[in-house]
Amino acid sequence: MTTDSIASIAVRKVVVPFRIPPVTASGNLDNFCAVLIDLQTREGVVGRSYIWSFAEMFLSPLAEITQAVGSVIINESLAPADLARTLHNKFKLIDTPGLLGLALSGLDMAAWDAHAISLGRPLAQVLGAGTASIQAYNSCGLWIQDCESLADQVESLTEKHGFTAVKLRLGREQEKHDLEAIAAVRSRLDADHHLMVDYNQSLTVSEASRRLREIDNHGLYWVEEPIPHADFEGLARISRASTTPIQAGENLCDTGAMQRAITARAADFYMPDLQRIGGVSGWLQACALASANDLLISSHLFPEFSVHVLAASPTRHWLEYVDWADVLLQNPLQVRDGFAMVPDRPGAGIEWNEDAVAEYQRQ
Ligand code: SMN
Ligand code: MG
Repeated sequence: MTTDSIASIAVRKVVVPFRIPPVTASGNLDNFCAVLIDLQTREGVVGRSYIWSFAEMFLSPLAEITQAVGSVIINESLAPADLARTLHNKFKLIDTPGLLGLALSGLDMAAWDAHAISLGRPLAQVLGAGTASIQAYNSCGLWIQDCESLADQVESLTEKHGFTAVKLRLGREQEKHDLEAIAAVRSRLDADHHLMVDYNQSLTVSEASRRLREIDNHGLYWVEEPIPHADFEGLARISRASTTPIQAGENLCDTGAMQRAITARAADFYMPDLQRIGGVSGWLQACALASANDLLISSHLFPEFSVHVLAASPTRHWLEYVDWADVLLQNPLQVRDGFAMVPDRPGAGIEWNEDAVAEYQRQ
């Protein structure tokens, strides 16, 4: 049987205003700025994915890099593992974090999508998983905002889709305001629901050690990125002192970094981000590292692809649910009773809502 090959890569840029704009201790976002990727094969299969650029000023550069890197794999066989090797070898001379890393990950995801579509199976099944649904927490709100609006938001975040876990952002200048925010969220959260918190790398090691002692008895499910992500030694010190598990990993740009973090015992839990860890191919390596070290692994953003890779991850933990791409999709990810469903469609299940894409597209 001959393998299908890649005929073209098309990229489009969209800028979608956030319904609930992220406000973190390390910066705010107004728009979801994404590059949509359509990878077409000679036999007419279309694999789709998206990556996002954090800031609008990087959207055009990211689209251009994605198009340029895409040209490297034109005429190559539709075999994601082979493509990952080809691209890895092609860019060996330069390091690949930053925008290039995002582009590589996006193309990897589109290739896996096309591969699964060509096999007529959901991506999770192609990765060896069944159709089990994945526990998810709602991460669409609870940013750095006043206590009244936090309390009000909790109910809308849990009532919708029956979520039993939410994530609150911390790192306000004064610690007492973080404690008030935790209390405000707790006041509207059922006793058996889980509360994760995320400092978005905003503290120093000494400040984090002090603040974490303070919140250690608050029954928090995990404390995410209290300090800059690359300080594995600092994270390890904090982890050792904290009873609440430390979560990290969204900024790991390759599996070598994940290996170093694990060796340093930087965190208790890991949550790689598909567009930074190297797409589905990178996730598979990260997930092997996690299982080899008996570490629980959650996803960061990209719920549409994450539901598939988590389904195939032996030490899977939580899916981070955001609805940021929903408006662009014909069939957004379904969550029922707090569990994300693996779509029963070939591939990752991504089909663009072309009317919405046209509305938000930038030239
Ligand atoms: C986060 C992710 C993306 C943008 C802002 C904040 C946060 C998370 O770190 O983990 O959801
Ligand atoms: Mg985070």
